[in-house]
Amino acid sequence: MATGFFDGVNAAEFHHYNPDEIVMGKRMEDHLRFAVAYWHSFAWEGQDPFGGQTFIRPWHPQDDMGRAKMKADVAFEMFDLLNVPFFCWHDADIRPEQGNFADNLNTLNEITDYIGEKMEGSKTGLLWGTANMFSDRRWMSGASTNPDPDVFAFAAATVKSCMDATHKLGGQNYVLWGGREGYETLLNTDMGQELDHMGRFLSMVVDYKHKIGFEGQILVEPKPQEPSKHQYDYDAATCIGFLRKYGLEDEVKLNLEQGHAILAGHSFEHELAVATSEGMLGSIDMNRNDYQSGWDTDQFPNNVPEVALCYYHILKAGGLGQGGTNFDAKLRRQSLDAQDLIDGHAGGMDVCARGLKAAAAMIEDGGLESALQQRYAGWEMPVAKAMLESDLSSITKRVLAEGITPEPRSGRQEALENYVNKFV
Ligand code: XLS
Ligand code: NI
Ligand code: NI
Repeated sequence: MATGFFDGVNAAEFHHYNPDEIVMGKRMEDHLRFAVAYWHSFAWEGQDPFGGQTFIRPWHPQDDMGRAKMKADVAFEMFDLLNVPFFCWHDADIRPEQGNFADNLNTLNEITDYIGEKMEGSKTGLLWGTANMFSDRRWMSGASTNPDPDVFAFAAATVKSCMDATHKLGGQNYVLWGGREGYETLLNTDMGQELDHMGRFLSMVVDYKHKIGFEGQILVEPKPQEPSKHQYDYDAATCIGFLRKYGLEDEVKLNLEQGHAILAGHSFEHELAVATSEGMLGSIDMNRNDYQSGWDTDQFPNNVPEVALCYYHILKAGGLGQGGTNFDAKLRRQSLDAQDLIDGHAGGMDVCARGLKAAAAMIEDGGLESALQQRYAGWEMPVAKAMLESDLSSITKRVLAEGITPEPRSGRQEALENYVNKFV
């Protein structure tokens, strides 16, 4: 039965996104694999650090199973209106909060059965599930890194329940974002011990995935800070070092988010290049941060030149695979209407589609690739390749014997920027 929430709303308007259009031999929908994030669109109520709820929705307050089901009905109506292939959730977004583990487990099972039935009548599948281990006060000092072993236990049980639910719903990935896995002050923190616990916890997650035959990817999501002052999963490079230290580099990949890259002082394409150069790109959270305010503002993307360079790196690495483009993006708190939810997502989808087309055109044209080849052409010479197998003394002899005197050459940055501008 229709909820009526979207009555009178205008259909999503697309000028670039066309799911069936073929880009580099593949349907656009299959390249982009869009997902709606349940938390921003349906669970967040419009609060900011200075003000409370601004959205008044028929499924508020969110503490009741009947209203949780209505929220799911509305969510699936929006998935249909947007024609998105995927969605993502935290346990706390979809079920009412009961305060203790046993009751939360029951409500999670009930609501995921209900969502499973809805998925049968819908094209929208689950890109990933995750556990919210940062909102409730029990997580204030971390989840797997909490100094209290009871919190570690609660976290283990919570993640198991969310992995079970993700598996039940045919989820393609399971994500861990360590919102409070970090510290506020080193004065009360044993960082080495906390990192060891986080590594052990992630190994248990991987073991459990194999035990239940879950075929999805396990992904960690880097973010440098916020809510913690310092988060251990700082950026892609830090996460990759962490995974190697605990022997998890073949089991866990990365879910990279545009806004988190900016908070870490990187560009999104930097983070993508770090991950793809190591074969560790799993999925992306697409959004944008305000460049002036310095918070994780989670806005819908609207910068085509930036988005084009992101998809350029993704396409170059062979695409998103089992991952997708999850809109980890929310409306502004003044955008109160059902129409705003449609417009935010449709605009984001269009920006990504335009970026993808520009990226594909750059790849097909090959200009950036041939510029790279020219810049590194010296390394194709046998003498250069042999040098990498030799040692400092032999190289020194050759420098003296041949009188090697390097002649600097232009990096041609402006020409390359002009080149990109032809496509975006
Ligand atoms: C918060 C994170 C969060 C994760 C899922 O900044 O982006 O939304 O994607 O827990
Ligand atoms: Ni985020
Ligand atoms: Ni995210």
